[in-house]
This record gives sequence, structure tokens and C-alpha cells, in this order.
Amino acid sequence: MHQSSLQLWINASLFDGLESAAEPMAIAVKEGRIAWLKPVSELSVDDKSGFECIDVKGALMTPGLIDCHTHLVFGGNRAGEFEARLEGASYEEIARAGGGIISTVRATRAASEDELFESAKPRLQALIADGVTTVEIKSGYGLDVENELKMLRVARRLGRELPVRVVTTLLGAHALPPEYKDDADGYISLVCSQMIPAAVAERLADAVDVFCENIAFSVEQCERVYAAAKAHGLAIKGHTEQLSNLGGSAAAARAGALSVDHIEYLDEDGVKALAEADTVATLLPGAFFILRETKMPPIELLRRYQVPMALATDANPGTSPIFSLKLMLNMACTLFRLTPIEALRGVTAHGAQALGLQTEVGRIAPGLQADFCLWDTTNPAELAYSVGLPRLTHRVVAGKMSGGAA
Ligand code: DI6
Ligand code: FE
Repeated sequence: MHQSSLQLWINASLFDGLESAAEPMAIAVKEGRIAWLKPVSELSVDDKSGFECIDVKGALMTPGLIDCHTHLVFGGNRAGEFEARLEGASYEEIARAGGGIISTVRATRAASEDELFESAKPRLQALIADGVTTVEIKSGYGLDVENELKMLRVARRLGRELPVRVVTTLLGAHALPPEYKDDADGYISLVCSQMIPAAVAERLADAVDVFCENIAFSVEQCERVYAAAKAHGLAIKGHTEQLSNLGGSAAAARAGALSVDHIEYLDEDGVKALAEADTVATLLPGAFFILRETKMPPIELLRRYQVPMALATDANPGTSPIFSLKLMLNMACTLFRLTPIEALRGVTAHGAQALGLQTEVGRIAPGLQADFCLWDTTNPAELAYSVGLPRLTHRVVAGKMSGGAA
């Protein structure tokens, strides 16, 4: 169905990744890319010649959704920790007592590559069913060279075997492994001198990420990781200002980070640093919700300084066991007071920018990949307004139908 190399999708209510079109649009796809688009009222007979014409009858068309921050490859799960938190333990207390991230490290190290692949697959399929066409997947539960590479190999394999673009990020500096107890600097040296070069040698990582926090790594340690990543030609990102304000976001921006993520505790100086460096602010309302945080990210400041805001699931076994990007659209509006259009930009154009992929995906614009979704509504606000609906009727990746209800 709709697999010819020349397609003309007509009568779309278009949200192009940044704005909604004022009138019904026609979108031409040639060999998997967007060739051109124009209002249906301006279509000539010549425009249509040679194309397979698909009338979507007013349905909402958006770019394929981009989940620019996930940790969806991991062993085991943390339902027990969820119960402990219900009884009053905090995330930090659990982490300091050797639970939290480190308990997932134990389960991930014990799992084979095949086991990790099989457990990650339904998580990724859930995102795909929600309209995701590009997903970022981080390592970070191996915390030694062999197990970090194992996670990244699983992420690459997911991208080969499932109809979704996968971008990989090495998050070796996620937590301190037990072998390096009391030697965080020594562990950072391992990340810089062995893990990053090994990931680069196997082409397993597109970017490098860090967790800059009191319970993880200092700003100085993160800066060492950034320097090593950049020396190997990799992009950088940071988990920063999630639980406290250490100045990690400004440091990441100064180092040229594509994005800084979480940022509930970001202050005005930090926001200015992002604006100056063109670094994206990635909002992760799932972790905010699960941890019942009350400190809001500085949305008004981000607007004032025109920092692009991306939005992602942070899908992970601890702070965001949530495999729905559409739910994040609602949470970003309900919890963080984004407008529906801001939220939608966050999972399309700005999500792409957070991955450095803005010239490939995230917008419906000439020259970009023909990755898009059609929804059972005409109004983009409904994607954020309602949970569970509207239905995804078509999901198209590089011009090929791939999922959706229709
Ligand atoms: N911040 C988070 O919210 C996740 N990682 C991070 O640096 C949590 C990961 C986990 O708890 O397993
Ligand atoms: Fe995360």
C-alpha cells in the first residue's frame, strides 16, 4: 500500500514540525524524501502527473515523532523500587543504598545481548505504535567497556531489525560502578581513555552523554568526558540540573552540547548559556511525574531567551518506566504548562535538533526524509489534549508505510 516511489498526499491538515498550515496541503514524496509541498488550492494538473495520489481527507499530518532521550535497553526492572518509594524511600536514598541505577547495572551485566534485545523490542514497539520514527537509545547500565558496548550493539541491532531510525549515545558516565567505589576520577579516566575509543572503533556511538549530579559526576568530571568525546568527533549531551543546580548545563553548553536534559533546577544564567550556544533544552516530564518532583523547569525563561525545547520519554526502568511519547505531550502541557504546539515542536523539529538531525528529520519540508504520521483528527492540539486517542492511522518512514491502524 502506498509504496510507489512517487506519492502525492493531498488534503492534509499539516503541522510541519514548527507551524500548522492555514489550508489543506499537498505533500509530494520522491524516493523516500519530501520533494515539495503546496496548498491544494494551488495544485495544477501537471503537479499531479506521475504521482500515486493519496487523499487523506483532512486528516492531521505531522512529522514522524522523535523520542530524543531514552534508556530503553536494560536488564530486569525496578517494580520493587517503585513499591519502596510508595512506602516513603526517596530516589536518592535508594541510589545511595546501592539500589537504583546500580541494581539495573547488575541485571544488565548478567543479561546476554540476545536477552537485552528481546526485552527492549516490545518497549521500542510501544514507541513505534505511538508514531515514533526516530529514537535515541543510551547505554549507561553496563559501566564497563564490555557491557557498555554490549548495550550499544543491542541498540544498533534494534535499528536494523525494527522500522525506526535509531541514534545511539554512550552514557558511560551515568553512575559510579562498584569496582570504582571512592575513585570517580579513575572511572572517568576509563570512560575517556578506553570506553569512548572502543565505541568509536566499532562505530557504536553517535554521541556521548553524562549524568552531572551530586549522586553521579561533578562538572569537572563531565568536562573531561566532553573533551574526550569531542576529540573523537562525537556529539555531546548532558543530564543536568535534574535534582540540584551544579552549573552542569552551562558547562555542557560551553562545550557545544546538542542538548541538556531534565533541567528542572536550571537558573537564568544557565538559560542564557543555552541561548548563546544554541543548545536545546530537553524536557522530561515522565521522570518529573514518577518522582513526584515539584521544582518546575524554567519554561518562561526558556521562552524569553528563545531556547528550543525538546520533549522526550526518558524511558528507563527507574524514573520513567513510560513507553509512550504521546503521553509526554499531555504531561508537558499539564505539568509544565507548555502549549500543545510547543509540545509538538518538542517531539518533532526540536527533538531532531537535540540529536543534530534537523536537516534529515523532524519537519515536513523539501529535502527531508519522508517520515510522517497521520492521525484520526484534524486538530494538532488534540494530540496533547487527549490520552489514548487520537488514533495513529498511518506511519510512514522514508516514504514507506510502516504501521498505524489503517
Ligand atoms: N536521570 C534519570 O532520570 C535516569 N538517568 C539519569 O541520569 C534514571 C535512570 C535510572 O534510574 O535507572
Ligand atoms: Fe535520562
